[in-house]
Amino acid sequence: MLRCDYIVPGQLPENQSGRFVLGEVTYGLEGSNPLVLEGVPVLPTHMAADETEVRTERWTVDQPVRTGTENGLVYGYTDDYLFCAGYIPGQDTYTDATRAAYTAVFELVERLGYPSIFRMWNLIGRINEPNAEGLEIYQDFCRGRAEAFESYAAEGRDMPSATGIGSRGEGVAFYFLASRTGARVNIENTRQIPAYNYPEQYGPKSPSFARATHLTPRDAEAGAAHLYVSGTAAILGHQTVHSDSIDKQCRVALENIEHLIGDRNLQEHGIARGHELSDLTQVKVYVRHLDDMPQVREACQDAFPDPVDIAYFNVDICRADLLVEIEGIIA
Ligand code: 3EB
Repeated sequence: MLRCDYIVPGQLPENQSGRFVLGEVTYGLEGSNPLVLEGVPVLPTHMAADETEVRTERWTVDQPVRTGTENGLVYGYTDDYLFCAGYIPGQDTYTDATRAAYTAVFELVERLGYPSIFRMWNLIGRINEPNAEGLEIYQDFCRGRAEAFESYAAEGRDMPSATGIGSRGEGVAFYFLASRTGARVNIENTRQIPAYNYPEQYGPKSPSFARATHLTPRDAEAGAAHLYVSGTAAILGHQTVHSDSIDKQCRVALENIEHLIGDRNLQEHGIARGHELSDLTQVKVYVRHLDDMPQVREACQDAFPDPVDIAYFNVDICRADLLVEIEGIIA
């Protein structure tokens, strides 16, 4: 089975014997192109404000991993899983480069035979700043991504869970996971309209992602499916709420996740049973203002009691009025 750990520097996780590293993303102090380091695909990113925030996100599997490089993409794979990372350098405008990068992604999964992309991350430098033509860089990125999805997926409705978040670096670092064999169900949330249907006020093309993805791996024990929760913020319908209150935004984001993963919502997608917040095994929390960090930590420690693995990052968020965003995994 696939497993994820957020590793604090110098603190190796337990139970790594007999496991192989499929890929690693350093939420660190400096970004670069992805590379293969000692047989492991690694994507260094600039997400940490200081040493205390540094984490290595390590994906491990119980089969040997092979690696490859193609079109600037660096990847690791087993019979069941593919991890792949790429980097779009900083530039004047992002639509063309993003479309090209995502097209390379879709060609790679097609060629290698991992048809089910089930989770994507996009770490976007200067996310709320205008590009050289005055369009916000997040919206510029969304346009290129949407165009690639349009030519790849019929009706554009094949979008997995994702994160689109600010980073402290330049350009866009991205990575994703895909499965050759697992059964995948993309999940929406009735409290929020699908992001791919957001009205035009949020940009020329809507964000391309589902609210969560449910994956039943081939090697899963009965009932042991995985659930990947997208970056989730204080958005109801399509509108940001409580842009003046970190406590309220935090609460709405948590309530959105609670509803998303609950019995009622998952059963509407044909999944027998849902979950509670305390079932999440890995959580990442993005906080726009460093001053808000203590309050956010308190709210999240209440919502996700030990032994959940929580990592916090002080970065910008895709809408200027969003103060906090939370993502998670049940695995
Ligand atoms: C939202 O709900 C908040 O562009 O990939 C969350 C998750 C958000 C993923 C993305 C954006 C993305 O619209 C922002």
